[in-house]
Amino acid sequence: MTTRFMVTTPIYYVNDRPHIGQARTTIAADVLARFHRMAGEETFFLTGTDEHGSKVEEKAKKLGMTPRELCDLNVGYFKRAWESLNISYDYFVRTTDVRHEKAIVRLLDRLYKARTKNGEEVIYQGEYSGLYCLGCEKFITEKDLVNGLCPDHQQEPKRITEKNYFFRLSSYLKQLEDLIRRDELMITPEEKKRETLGLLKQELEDFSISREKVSWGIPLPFDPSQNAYVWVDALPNYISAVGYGDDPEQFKKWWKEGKVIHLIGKDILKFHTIFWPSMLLALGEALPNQIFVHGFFTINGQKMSKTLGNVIYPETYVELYGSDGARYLLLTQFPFGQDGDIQEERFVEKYNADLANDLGNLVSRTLKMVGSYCDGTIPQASVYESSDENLIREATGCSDLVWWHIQEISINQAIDQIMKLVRSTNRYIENQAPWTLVKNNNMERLQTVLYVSCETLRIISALFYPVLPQKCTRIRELLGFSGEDMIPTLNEANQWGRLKSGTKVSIPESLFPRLEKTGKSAIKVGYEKSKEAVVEESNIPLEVSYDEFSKIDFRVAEVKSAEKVKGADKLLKLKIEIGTEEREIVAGVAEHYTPEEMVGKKIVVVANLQPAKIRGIESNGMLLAARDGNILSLVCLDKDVKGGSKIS
Ligand code: ME8
Repeated sequence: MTTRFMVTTPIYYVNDRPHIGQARTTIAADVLARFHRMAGEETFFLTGTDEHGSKVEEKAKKLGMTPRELCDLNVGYFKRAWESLNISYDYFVRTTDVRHEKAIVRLLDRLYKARTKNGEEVIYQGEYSGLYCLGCEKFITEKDLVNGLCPDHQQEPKRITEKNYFFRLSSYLKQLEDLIRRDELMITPEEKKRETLGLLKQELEDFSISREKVSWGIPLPFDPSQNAYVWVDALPNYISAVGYGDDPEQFKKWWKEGKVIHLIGKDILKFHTIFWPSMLLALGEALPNQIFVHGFFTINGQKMSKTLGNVIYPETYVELYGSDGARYLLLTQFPFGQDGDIQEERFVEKYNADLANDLGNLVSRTLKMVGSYCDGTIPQASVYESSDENLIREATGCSDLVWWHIQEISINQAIDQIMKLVRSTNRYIENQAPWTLVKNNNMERLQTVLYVSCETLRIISALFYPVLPQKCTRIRELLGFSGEDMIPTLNEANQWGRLKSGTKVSIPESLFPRLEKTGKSAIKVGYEKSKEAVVEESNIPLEVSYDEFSKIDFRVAEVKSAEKVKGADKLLKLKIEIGTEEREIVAGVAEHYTPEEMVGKKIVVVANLQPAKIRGIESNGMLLAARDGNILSLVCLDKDVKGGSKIS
């Protein structure tokens, strides 16, 4: 029987668009899902959004929208961000889905009817008064506050007293402790298991499962004057998505018989390691197998927060480093389980060192040599020498090590292992010096060396595929794969000799073009872009004063010439004329307009922006365009007006 593997991310709040904290967890889950699929396991990768509760309700009010409108808007951002990062989820759950809402009603009803071992009601009524932080969506204690503010959200909590229903947590703590100690509910890394056991030693109070004052939520079936507490609504997404309440077969297949791993950040440990399993025990349902709790990162030493203006959005990184580059950089800054700091200035260095130099160079030199020395076809190997055998051993042995690390959720060690193979292959090529073999007309040896290089590259393209899916697909295309063989398997990675000699290869473009340090940090770009993108892509009425608005200089510009930006699929470099002034701008329209279509167009640009370096090109302005899903349409004028005309 094949193993079934189910991996989940937290479902994210939709009071805002996704940032790189949420992106990192999601990329890590994607890497795990892709590896498990490659290992031939039946895999279910679940992500989604947490949409009810006061946080969303209040934000929507502030923006003059309904909660539903705000949810739909931001879910769009999440889905687009995950698409741009190539996240291969199997199911996207929304807590406002009718299916999920029905499952919650059923679950609450069952909890209400359930009794503990001592015959007590699992759910009982009481009164709760406490300090409530809207940012956390939870009650916090006086001693958690710093200068009267929630330390995580820098806001004053509200005192709330209300009639609530409570979950009898105390009845399940002993049983839970035993399960955790025996690793039947495995909590990793070890320190997070200890942290959970420490929490269980404290007097944990029963938690309230409902809210009287929050109107954006799911009404309790046994008392519709109250809505389900957002966490009680959110945690069961992990079962509603696999058929709890409406598809017993699917539910059995994944929740009961699959190996279920929740990936979460340390901020939501207690909810996942204590509240959620206790709810499942009360329901008599199976527990997840493992909860992996990863660390948090800061940005240049600071907490990422809107107030500090240092929130980074994933699309900024995708634009700067490409989809695979962004995935790689976000994963490799520091080990996944630990806390760490994201330092912007290390990004370009890391990208250039690992992706442009080590991997990019390996691909381009290997295939270019096959192109020039072997007529562009995979050569025939003859006798292997010990140097070949050493590399073959390392290459075919790599997948076992990588797979072992992946099962341990040591994603960074897995990546290090693959990078080690990349570097060994580069060293092998340097030592064997095919260019000298050509000079000496030693063609037999040359063919063997290039065959060994191509085969190792094939293995690398398989092992790196879960981390760099786009570029590895391209490497495999270049190596002459097509159809089903394009999708790598783990099995293939420990076999030698899969490439058939005589297969035509292609000469690569630069897979990872080298980047320059721009001096302009992504944090700044991200922040600016976010505001501008919000205005451009949505209806959120950001409040801008007339005074502020009048500072923006919109002008009509004529496109004189246009060309693609090398190595960037989305970008065009445009020469434009604003009246008599010539300028160059870089615009992300290449997927929607060809250079020829752009020439001669009169477009609208923001003319007084500070210059920005994009892919090493200075861009002096920004054009306006409307986006509707996948359609992008330039803002043009319906009467012919002179270039340079001011728009007011
Ligand atoms: O808590 N570093 O959603 P959320 C690393 N809706 N990871 C980070 C991070 C950082 N600085 N900031 C956020 C919620 N994350 C609930 C979850 S689940 C049933 C309900 C990641 O949008 C990390 O995975 O606040 C963290 O646990 C998650 O985003 C919190 O996302």
